Amino acid sequence: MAEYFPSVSKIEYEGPKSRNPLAFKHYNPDEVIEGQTMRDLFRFSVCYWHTFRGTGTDPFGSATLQRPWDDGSDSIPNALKRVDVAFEFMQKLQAPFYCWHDRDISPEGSSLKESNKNLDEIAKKLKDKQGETGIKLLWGTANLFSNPRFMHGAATSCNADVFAFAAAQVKKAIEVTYDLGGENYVFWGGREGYHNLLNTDMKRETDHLARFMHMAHDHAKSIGFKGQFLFEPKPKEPTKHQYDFDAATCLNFIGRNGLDGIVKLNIETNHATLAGHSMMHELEVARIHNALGSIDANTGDALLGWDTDQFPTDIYLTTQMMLVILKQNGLGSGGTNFDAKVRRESFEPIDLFHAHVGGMDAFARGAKIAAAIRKDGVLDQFVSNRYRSFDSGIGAQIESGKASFADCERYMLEKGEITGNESGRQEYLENLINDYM
Ligand code: XUL
Ligand code: CO
Repeated sequence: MAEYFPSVSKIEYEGPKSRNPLAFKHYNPDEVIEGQTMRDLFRFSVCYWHTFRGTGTDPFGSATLQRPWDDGSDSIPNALKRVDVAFEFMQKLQAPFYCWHDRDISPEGSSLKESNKNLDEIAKKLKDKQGETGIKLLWGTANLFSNPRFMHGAATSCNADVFAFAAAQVKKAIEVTYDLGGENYVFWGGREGYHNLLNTDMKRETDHLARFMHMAHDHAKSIGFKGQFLFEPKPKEPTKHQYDFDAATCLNFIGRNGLDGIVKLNIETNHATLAGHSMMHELEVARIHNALGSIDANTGDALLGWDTDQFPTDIYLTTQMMLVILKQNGLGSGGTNFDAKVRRESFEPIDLFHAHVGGMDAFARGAKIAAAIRKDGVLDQFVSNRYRSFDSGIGAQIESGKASFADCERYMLEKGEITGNESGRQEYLENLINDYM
């Protein structure tokens, strides 16, 4: 069988002292962190769209990426060959999972019928390859944004035909996800948002989006798909104002539309920063609502205001993320999906390995540092001590719902002035984190 990355053999763990760029220095799949192996803690996933369909185009220039196996056509033979490339890459990387959009893996046909037929043909090969290698599908999703028919959105389009087309496409994508044993199904807004309120009925559009998710859930139930539904927040791009702005907006949408317990969140780093939040903030918002389902691991650029989708290499970032993820003991059926693309200047196939190996190692280091911080317990102790006034007395009465405004007034009139304010010690705590890096 043809080999597409002949210069690369399986990436192995060689330890922190290794200088081999194609070895893991920290990601050791069998090493245990807080009771689970790194393999199970991260559940690393390779994304099909950037890694196997990315070309390096940008608004100012054409494709730069050398992909010698790819003839550039959106044809079945090319798509079938790409499956071999993908599985060779993922096997050599030791990535246990992958993700796709329907149109990444198979060509769009001239009708829905033909597109579905194409998807079935490629899915058949994916299934064989999954069986052969043990690599599993973390999630599937549908591309409801590239085709011109989605110019006004998909589930939130003003055109009911477009809603119906999108529903038919998602129906098929869920069925294929189910057939391939996918553990989740993702909804990212794509073009679900608006550019100008002068032509937009926001109430109708968001009601339609909720209807769409319920219809998707009804269909999933009817075929026996038990995977987790995930909503992926993003504040802007491609529309000026996306309806899935951030974790809090998505959670509000979920709660208001009776989707609690049905839909969790897939949180992406670059989307968090585009929304003006840190990734740690977004993860924590999701976690405290029991909705942290999965992550799209990447990073933005501090100097650029758009979705650069770079590979994560910042250990401070991954440490912060792992502090939250370890608090909930991992990601359950979710995983760590590299929704990230190599730069257009990094045009050789080998750059795909450098990018993923570095990302996996950055997460492994972040997890080791976060676990050490958690083991010492200083942060947790600081935080619980900070709120100790709610453990007894008036604080405990407030928390348990036993105190009224009148009780608070009585308490304060008697006491006269508050006591108990202490320093928040932000600088001390920031220094403390650095001690573990
Ligand atoms: C777009 C994005 C998507 C979703 C899946 O910014 O992140 O690739 O992850 O549709
Ligand atoms: Co994403």
